[in-house]
Formats: sequence, structure tokens, C-alpha cells
Amino acid sequence: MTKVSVIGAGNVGAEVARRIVEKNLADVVLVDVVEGVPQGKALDMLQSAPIEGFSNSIEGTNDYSNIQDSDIVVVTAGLARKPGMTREDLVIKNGQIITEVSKNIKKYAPKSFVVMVTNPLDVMTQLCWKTTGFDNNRVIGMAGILDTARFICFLSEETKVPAKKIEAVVLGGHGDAMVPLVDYTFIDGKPVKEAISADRLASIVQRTRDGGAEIVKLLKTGSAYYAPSASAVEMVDCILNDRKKVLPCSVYLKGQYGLLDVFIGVPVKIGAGGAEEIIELKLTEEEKHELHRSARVVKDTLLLCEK
Ligand code: A3D
Repeated sequence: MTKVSVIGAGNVGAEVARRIVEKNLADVVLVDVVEGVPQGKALDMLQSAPIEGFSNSIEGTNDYSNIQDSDIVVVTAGLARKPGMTREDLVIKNGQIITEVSKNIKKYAPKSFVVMVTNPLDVMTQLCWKTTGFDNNRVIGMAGILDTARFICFLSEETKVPAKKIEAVVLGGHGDAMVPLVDYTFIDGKPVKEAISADRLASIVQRTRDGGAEIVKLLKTGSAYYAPSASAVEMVDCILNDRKKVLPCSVYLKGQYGLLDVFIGVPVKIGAGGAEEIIELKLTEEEKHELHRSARVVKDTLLLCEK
């Protein structure tokens, strides 16, 4: 039986779990440190099975040993920034949580693939990879799929062309550090530069960069979770069903794009072997520069967790 464990039963984790069982992708184990929350959410989801018609099981727990033999572990555990907390405080705190989670993954699910969601994404993905000691192909971060989906949504809104007819790729770090590739963006087959004015395109790129913040501002408490969970489940589906789709994900680079020993968002073929093949696109000098700047931020931030 295929088994996916989701660590963190908050907004993103619960929604990831729900999508996985509703799609009948796997049995799900939902883990959280708060007593009762994963159990309550899992029971609630299970009771929707007769209506939704899924047959996979879902179980909530506070005990990591229940993730034993998972095929995939999706990590969404972490803290959101609270008033008075600096960005650095948050990195250190989430770094401690991800170190603890990763040790448990190594202990109980040593053959699993890990899909990381916790922010700062690229840093937490690299920290998990280091702590588990897993091969490079088995630890993958979710960010580019979400950034690309947001970019396509805004382009669709602007041009009135359905999202399905828009192609785009966003590389680099998540959020502020993302690098949209304008030369690989097509609106119904037409280069984006011919479809939208430079000014409008620049403001859409900026809105995509601030995509998470725009939602936080509207919600007032908490952050986005519908599109983030859909993005993580896309990765789970690609691994379980060996889809071999090329998706922008945070993966370990060992020389590709001129970058060494760092996790950053690049196009990668995702299949039964996890991150199977990194695709190297031709970048402009400016895009290359931005990608390298993005990678430097990841390396510097990682040092904070290792202090
Ligand atoms: P939230 O709803 O607060 O859920 C986090 C959950 O983690 C809570 O239920 C906590 O109890 C739990 N938790 C804390 N420590 C542990 C631990 N040691 N073991 C198990 N569970 C623990 O947050 P959320 O679901 O909205 O977001 C979760 C994470 O995903 C945050 O770091 C977000 O910033 C991140 N996120 C990333 C993206 C990307 O695109 C990369 C998008 C959305 C959210």
C-alpha cells in the first residue's frame, strides 16, 4: 500500500492530506506536535469518505513512529512569523523544527522521498537534506510550481487567455528571490513581450513576487494554503505515478547553472526516482546574475541555522 506522511497539521498540511486522500493517491498519516489536532482533522476527513468516495485511509498522530515505511514525507511543520519576531529568529526556530523532523524521517522512513514546504523553503530543503543524509534526488522543495502558477494566473487575468494556454517558468528562490524567465513565457504560443507591454509585465512580475504577502494582508492571520497544497500534491503525484513532468522545484545543484552545493529552484524532471534530471535552460546574463544572487541568500541564511 502506498503511504504518504504529512508533518504539520496546520493549514497547508491538512489541505495536502485532504487532497491526497480525495485523489486516492495514498494512505495518509498526519503528524503534529499539538495533541488532538492531527487526530481531529484526520477523523473529520475520514468521515467525508462516504460522500467523496475515496477508499484510502487517513490517520492523525503525535507519534513519529507512525510514519514508518512512508513512500513520501511532505514537511509543512513550522512557525509563522509572529509580531516582534525578526526574520532571523524565524529562520533559527524553523531550522530547529526541521532538524528534529528530519532526524525522525531518517529514523522511521529512511527510504522515503521528502517534499519540503516549510519556509524559508530553499534553506529548509538543504537543511533537511543535510540532516537526513539522503541522496540528492530524494529531497525536493516546493516553491517554483506555486510561483509559476501565480505568475500564470496574473498573466491570464491580464490577457483574458485561459491559464491552460499560457506557458511560463519561474526559477530561483521562493518569493522575493524568484527569477521569472520572460523568454520562456508564451501567451497562446506568442512571446509574452509581444502580448503585454513592458510596464504591465514588470508589474505582474512584482505582483507574483509579492504573491504570498498579498494573501497574508487579506487574510490578516495565517498565509496561503490552497495553491501551496495543490503545488505540493502535484509533486507527490509525479513521484507516485512516475509522471516525469518537468517542474520548477528546489533541488541540489552540483555545478548546474554554475552553482555548487546549494538548493535552488530550477526545472527538474520529477518521476519515480524523485528529482531525476535537472534541465539547464539558456539564461540571459541578468537572469544568471539574479539566480546566483538568490543562491547566495540561501547559503548565507543556511549559516544562521548551523550556528
Ligand atoms: P500553520 O497553519 O501554522 O501550520 C504549521 C503546523 O506545524 C502547526 O500545526 C504546528 O503545530 C506544526 N508544528 C510545529 N512544530 C512541529 C513539529 N516539530 N512537528 C510537527 N508539527 C509541528 O502554517 P501553514 O500550514 O500555513 O504553513 C506551514 C509552513 O509552510 C510555513 O513555514 C509556511 O511559511 C510554509 N509555506 C510555504 C509555502 C511555499 O510556497 C514554499 C507556501 C505556503 C506555506
